[in-house]
Amino acid sequence: MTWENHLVFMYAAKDFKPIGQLPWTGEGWGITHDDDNLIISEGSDKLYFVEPKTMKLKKIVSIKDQYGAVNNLNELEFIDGYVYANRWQYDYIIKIDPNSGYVVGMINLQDFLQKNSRADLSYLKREGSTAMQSGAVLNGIGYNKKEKTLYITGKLWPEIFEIRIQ
Ligand SMILES: [Ca+2]
Repeated sequence: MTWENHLVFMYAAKDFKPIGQLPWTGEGWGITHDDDNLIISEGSDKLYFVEPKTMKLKKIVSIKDQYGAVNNLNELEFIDGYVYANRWQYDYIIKIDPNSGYVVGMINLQDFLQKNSRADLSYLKREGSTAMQSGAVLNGIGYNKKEKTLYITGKLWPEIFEIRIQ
């Protein structure tokens, strides 16, 4: 899924050959899946559950925490019955109960890149005085089912990190 062209591109997992496209009406910020649905974010507080083959909308879930609507939902990953999500320009990953829409947990990754990177991050300083100001925000979650670890990264990040949540 790409940001602005309203298409979802499909590739064969074994060789990355393109096998088709599907229309998507909104912006494309993040996409993941459970057993039955694609789950899509478009930068708001909503998650869209759609049928994978047709993109037919099955339900919309509004995400909230104790303070109200949780917007800027970005990259997503479905792990053991929960949706993990980046929020654009926030230093944490939230854990969402996809049935209720409630945020039930949070992984605090404040200054994670600066604390853990082995790369030269001086290129970020040219754009802004903090990594956040330079646009190097958390964005990217993957899951290693076997090891039960998360892969995390961000925009302009030079590395992918593997972390374990206790
Ligand atoms: Ca993901």
